[in-house]
Amino acid sequence: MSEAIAQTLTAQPPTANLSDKYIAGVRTYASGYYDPDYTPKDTDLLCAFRITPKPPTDMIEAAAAVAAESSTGTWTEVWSNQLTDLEFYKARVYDIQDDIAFIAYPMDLFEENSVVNIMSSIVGNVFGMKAISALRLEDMRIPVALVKTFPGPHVGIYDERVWANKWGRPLLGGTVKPKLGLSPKAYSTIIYECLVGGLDTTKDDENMNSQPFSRWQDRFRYAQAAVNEAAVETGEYKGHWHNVTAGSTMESLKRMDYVKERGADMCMFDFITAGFAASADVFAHARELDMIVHCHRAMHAVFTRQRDHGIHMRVVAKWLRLTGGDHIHTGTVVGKLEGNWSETKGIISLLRERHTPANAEQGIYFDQDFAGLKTVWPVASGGIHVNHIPDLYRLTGNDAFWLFGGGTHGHPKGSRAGATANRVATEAITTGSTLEEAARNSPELRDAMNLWADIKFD
Ligand code: RUB
Repeated sequence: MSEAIAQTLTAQPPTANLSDKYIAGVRTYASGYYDPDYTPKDTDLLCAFRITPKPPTDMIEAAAAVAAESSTGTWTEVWSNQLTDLEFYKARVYDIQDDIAFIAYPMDLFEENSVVNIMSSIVGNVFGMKAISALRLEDMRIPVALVKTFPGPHVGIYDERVWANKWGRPLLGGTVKPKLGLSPKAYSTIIYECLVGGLDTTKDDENMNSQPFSRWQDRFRYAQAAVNEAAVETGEYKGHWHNVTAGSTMESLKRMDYVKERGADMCMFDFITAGFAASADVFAHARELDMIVHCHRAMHAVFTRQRDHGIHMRVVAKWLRLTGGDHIHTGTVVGKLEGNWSETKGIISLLRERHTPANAEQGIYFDQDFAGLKTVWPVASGGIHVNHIPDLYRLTGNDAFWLFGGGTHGHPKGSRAGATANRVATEAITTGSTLEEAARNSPELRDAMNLWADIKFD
């Protein structure tokens, strides 16, 4: 044992004298964490929480409990509060408007470049407190100084258009269906049909990883060969979003290397089921390999769907942009899955703008400056078909990815015709024409329009 270590072990630990200012006991959270006179600083991280207090707790006390427990506080006064500068470190409820509480957190409560750390504080223990019946994180303003510590997307919207050399319309993809059960060879046939038919890309579904019927090496190899053949045949940039999600991050990174070696520059990742730490590793590796990462949000509705409890999708979308995904599913509104028009529009702006102002109609509570981070493709997917394209275009404009799974393979003449119908319809709507006009010269589009004429998900 070295002399220095021996000395440390035999030294007496420091002892504490309680100061006169310390008064033990339980006090209201509001006495320490409700501060309506506080003016938030530019460097504060701000949150808007929708709170349903549990009676007899009132709104002020419930909000203060959230501020306390998500920052420095606990249920009782502790003597060791004297050992730090709580006035500097604690969060504060600075405003309450109806059921929304606004809380300011000093930036130093958070580690740089870590959504995981933000989550552990702000959407951690507080969601289970007895003082509240329900709690929803509606929005979060991340201060610019903290934004600057994140990498953001590696490729984003503009650079992907440059890679693909495709402009002036949304990019199109198709999720292979049936999503599970196909052999890699059969799978690659479907990919080829879609790409030759007119889709720009195809995609694995969220739960296609490496099951016994389709091990990842085989599927990636066949799928990428189909992509390469389709690119040669059409003379266009084509791709497949290979799902590299796995049971461990190391395994995902290995799968990325493999698919890159076979010529792919695209992969996909289930960023919520895998988690933000795994996602950060995957995005960093994508940067090294020069790959684009499409992010599927499987599991999000577990905590985004309820109006009074959970985390709003707009917050998840911001976190993903900071961490560095290139695409994220934002919903379609018109398709098979739940979504609200103005809120989805708001999420799309959070992905595509440099700076987003507060917008009450879209549910955006704070201005957000993205400090030069690249933009993220909003992805519309889930129950969409050609007849939805005019509405989708109103929702997303050009800079979006539209994915048609059933809306490609369910075509009466198969995937190739379905892909053609989607491409013709997209080109028509984005050049100011109509589906009816385009269908005059496209039997594929006509068939698709007729087949799904009455299919709505209202
Ligand atoms: C697409 C599909 C996707 C979901 C994801 O298949 O099932 O995984 O759309 O949903 P199809 P979201 O086109 O046949 O409906 O994009 O809302 O997260």
